[in-house]
Amino acid sequence: MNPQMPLPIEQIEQHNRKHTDALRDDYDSLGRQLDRAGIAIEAITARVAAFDVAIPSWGVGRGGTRFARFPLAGEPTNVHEKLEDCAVINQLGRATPRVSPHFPWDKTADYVALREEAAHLGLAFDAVNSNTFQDQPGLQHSYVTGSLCSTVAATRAQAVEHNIECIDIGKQLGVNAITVWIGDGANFPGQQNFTRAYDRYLESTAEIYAALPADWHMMLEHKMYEPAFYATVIQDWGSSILAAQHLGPKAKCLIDLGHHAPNVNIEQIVARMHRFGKLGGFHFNDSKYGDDDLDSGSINPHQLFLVFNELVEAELNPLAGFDPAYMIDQSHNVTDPIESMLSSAEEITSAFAKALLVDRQKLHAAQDTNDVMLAYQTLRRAYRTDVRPILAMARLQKGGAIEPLSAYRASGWRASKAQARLSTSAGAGIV
Ligand code: AFD
Ligand code: MN
Ligand code: MN
Repeated sequence: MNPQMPLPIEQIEQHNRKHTDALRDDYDSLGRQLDRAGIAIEAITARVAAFDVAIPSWGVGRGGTRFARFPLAGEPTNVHEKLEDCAVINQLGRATPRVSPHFPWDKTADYVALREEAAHLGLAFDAVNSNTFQDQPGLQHSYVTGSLCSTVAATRAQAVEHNIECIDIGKQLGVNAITVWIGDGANFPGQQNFTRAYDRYLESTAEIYAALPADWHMMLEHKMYEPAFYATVIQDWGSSILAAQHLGPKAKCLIDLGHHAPNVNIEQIVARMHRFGKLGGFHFNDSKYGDDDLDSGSINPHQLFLVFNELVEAELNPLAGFDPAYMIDQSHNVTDPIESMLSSAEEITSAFAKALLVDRQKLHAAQDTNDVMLAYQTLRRAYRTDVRPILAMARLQKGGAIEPLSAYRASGWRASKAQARLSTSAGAGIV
């Protein structure tokens, strides 16, 4: 089937004609530079072209904070419009062909039809996300006491049931993973028995685990705090990996870059998780203070590079089933989400490309001989390389735009959607 991408192809071709000569020039120059280091640029471009990262369906709407949400004229109002915006991002950037849905936010009557609708737009679905951290209209039991860890048996059963329903939806959408993040925990010392709460988590997740089809896996997402500010049940990678080990081989851990204490060495966590075969996937974003959900690479692009450096190391030493799921998990409070997603996908891909440029032999030799400066400079050299021509060339080869942001602005997409779509409401709330 030939996908019907939302923007006219001639528009992108016209844009590319304007930029092709300059790109060729930059690409050839970078090619010569890499060649001197023994790296074939075409091999890197091929790896970059094969790289992709999923978009969360909730990330294409304007996000908000606890204080306010400022709606954007023309933002999507339902799952169908979200898919359209995801298709625009993928059409221009060609690095985001999959969409990760969130339930019940993306509930619809016919998931087989939704899958086809996505395919028509050149998209597929990725891991389903369950939501037991807020009450929905018509819900029988409130999550005010928590969900999978609640002391109320009926609430736990309802939360388990919802996750199993998500797996069922996921089967129809053609995906093979569920990501489980819960807000359970305590706001006061003494409120919750740490051990019993964790035991209830293990019992509830075991029921979900039992419902996983053979080729599925379940990703456990930890987060240090919020909404439980004193103690969160799955607060760190330790609690997460212990649970994943307890549950079995289909359970893995998911690392959201914003879900750690400031200054934590996340790349080292990546190495640890991989060592024990539990690295399930990532939620990319950036943060200054906490779970800020800022755009990937906007605050600490070096950390992103170091994370990918560990992932490229892991590739050299693959354990059975090493295939981490990459997704962007951000909240775009003051930008057009399409622009943020294009920029973030570029940052993430660029961190990957730079990690591919690291001279691994040299690095390992320097590590083994304790040549500290040489080891450090080996990473630096790769990190400092301007890989933008590689990314642009990969995009061009795949039919995307050489300069996605300017092509998007020239398309007038948002202004036209402001006419066609209903307006959304303000109000506070994290999405
Ligand atoms: C949370 C987690 C998780 C969840 C999302 C919902 O990062 O990925 O699905 O936000 O808004 O903080
Ligand atoms: Mn996340
Ligand atoms: Mn988060």
